[in-house]
Amino acid sequence: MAEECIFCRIARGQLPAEVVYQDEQVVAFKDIRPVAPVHILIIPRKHIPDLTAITPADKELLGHIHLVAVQIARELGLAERGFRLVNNCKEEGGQVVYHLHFHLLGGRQLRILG
Ligand code: D5M
Repeated sequence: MAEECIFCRIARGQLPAEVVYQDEQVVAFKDIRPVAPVHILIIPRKHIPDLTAITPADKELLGHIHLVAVQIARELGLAERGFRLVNNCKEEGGQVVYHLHFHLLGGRQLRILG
């Protein structure tokens, strides 16, 4: 848990967010700057700065995040249409918030990454 981390504060309920799902391990909420009709961020409650900081102890958590992503996608009608689950890692990966998060994007045709 990091005091100043905005996503830790959202996970603790100390900053407002449009939460769409939460459990003991993860919180999912709407991105404040959506780039697609569906743009949800899925974060672990545990403070992990970026993807390179994961350890073997996080295996179950990472699997859980994927299962939650699919569940949310299904609930929003994206399981058939398709969607994208993205992690931006560090500077050249385009990461801005240093608390591990996965973007769930969908609801329109997404272009090939580049
Ligand atoms: O993406 C970080 C994402 O986090 C970016 O799409 C905006 C979003 N963001 C930043 N602050 C908030 C709050 N307070 N609520 C919801 N969404 C937020 P990255 O992968 O680090 O580039």
